[in-house]
Amino acid sequence: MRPVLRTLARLLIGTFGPVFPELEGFDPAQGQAAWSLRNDALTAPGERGDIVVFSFYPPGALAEASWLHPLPLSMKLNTTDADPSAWRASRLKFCGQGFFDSAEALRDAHERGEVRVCAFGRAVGAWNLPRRATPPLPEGRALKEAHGGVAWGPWTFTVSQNPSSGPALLDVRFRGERVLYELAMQDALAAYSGDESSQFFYLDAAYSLSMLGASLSPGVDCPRDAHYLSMADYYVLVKGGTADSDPTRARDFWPICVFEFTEDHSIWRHMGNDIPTDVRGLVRRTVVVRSIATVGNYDYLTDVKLREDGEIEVKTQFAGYIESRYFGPHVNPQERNFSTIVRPDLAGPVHSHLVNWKADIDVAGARANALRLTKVKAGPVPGSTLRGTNAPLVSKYLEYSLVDREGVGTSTFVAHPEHPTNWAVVDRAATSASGNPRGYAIALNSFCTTQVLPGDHPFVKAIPLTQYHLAVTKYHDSEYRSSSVYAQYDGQTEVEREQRLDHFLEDGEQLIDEDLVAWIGVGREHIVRQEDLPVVSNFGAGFSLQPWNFFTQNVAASPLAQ
Ligand SMILES: [Cu+2]
Repeated sequence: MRPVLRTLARLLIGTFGPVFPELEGFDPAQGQAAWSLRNDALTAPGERGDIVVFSFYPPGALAEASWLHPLPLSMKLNTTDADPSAWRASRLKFCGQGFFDSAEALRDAHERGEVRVCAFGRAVGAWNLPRRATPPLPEGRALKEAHGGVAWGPWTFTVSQNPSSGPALLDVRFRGERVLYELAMQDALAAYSGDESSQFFYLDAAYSLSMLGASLSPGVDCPRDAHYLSMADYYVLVKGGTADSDPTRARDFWPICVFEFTEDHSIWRHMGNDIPTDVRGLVRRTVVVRSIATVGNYDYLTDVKLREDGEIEVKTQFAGYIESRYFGPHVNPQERNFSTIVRPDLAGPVHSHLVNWKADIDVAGARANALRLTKVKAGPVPGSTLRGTNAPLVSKYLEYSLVDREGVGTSTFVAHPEHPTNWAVVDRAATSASGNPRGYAIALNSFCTTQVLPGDHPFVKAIPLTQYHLAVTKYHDSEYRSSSVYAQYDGQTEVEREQRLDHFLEDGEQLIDEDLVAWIGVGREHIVRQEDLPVVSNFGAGFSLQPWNFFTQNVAASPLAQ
């Protein structure tokens, strides 16, 4: 990047001031400009490229403020060649003008007086750094655990963290019976709007949904009595844009905590119609596994909550700084199509946060499971009419079906409020006395969007699970992950074919009485608002795994020892 900046030195210093450390006359008292790379997944198939973006570090402000000080300068870097000396910058944009084919082309145009310069905001203040925060507990992380084994109430499980994809619970059992072999985050997509120069996405597992974060802050991230779990961290960003990732130099850190949570409401409650009335209920108690990953500007706060009635609730919240872009009404007016203009010179592009999970459900340890759909429909009741008319009486009714094969549209689902459907993984060989197969259902527990982009868009091909709330496949050791981190750089080429959900689905394997995996996609579209400055108020999306005729009754209404 240094030769490019040197070629453009007069233009850059003339526009932004002596803020480039790579150039002569750099004056840190005036702030600092820095470049960083965004993977360019819009390259041609087989090509690897980056978008180079520039941001400004205001003098005297924390580095975090730079997320909100983008500079109106970007370029593409073709990094296909394994030899970095062959990499070339092209398609430069400066103050809304371009593309310029090379740094020399931009320099020459500037020297001919053909390039307009533009103003950019340097102001710091309450708008770009949070000024109010809870102090951490002075006693620190009092309870540190060197293992991830948890036993709480009816539940036992092991907590782990995958270096790339983040939190995972293994061998989850209720009263000794297996519910899940694995419940693990897979990836988190942040896909941004924009034109050819600015549209990009993050597959955050490619950056590590664990090791770029910090140990959790006691009293801020987790309550006083939380137990902190030790994980290995061997991935450290190094100034200058590279990373040190030597597992032999791994260190411990504490990115996960586990704690009991007595909630502020009941898990069941009823008033008996006696005189006097008889109110009874059971306060909802939960064991919470909390994992927080920070990936650059964003923080992912994930809670897995296991409850006394057998429910497992999973929620991921999105937090931190927005990814922002420069805006000037006469420089890049088209940005209004892609972004909310949150300050007169600052744009917040609309983007999706879509989180993918793997739930390898083994109902009571059985590996011969099936996916059973229960649809609530409406239709005429045979032989019944609406009283006083000849019109048929319409009723809701239940329609049951088993999904017999894998396939897009066959074993993939998007929840629809007008077509309520229960999705349950069941063991057909274990039916209750009333004839219901034991199972665990997968249910959204918040409003969840899916992909807005069409299926042939490179971002979607890179991470197909973002198109569905649920996809179910037959378990294979080789199909261990729903997407590949290598797709981050090339969604158009089928890299690591076996780690693509749509590839798992396309062979149409039969699903009845097999070991099934539920792949779950939840998320939200983030339409940026002014209140996202300086940092967003955490918001999220999630799902629940619920016992579905797994027990003969509500076990939270029975003594624990039963
Ligand atoms: Cu966001």
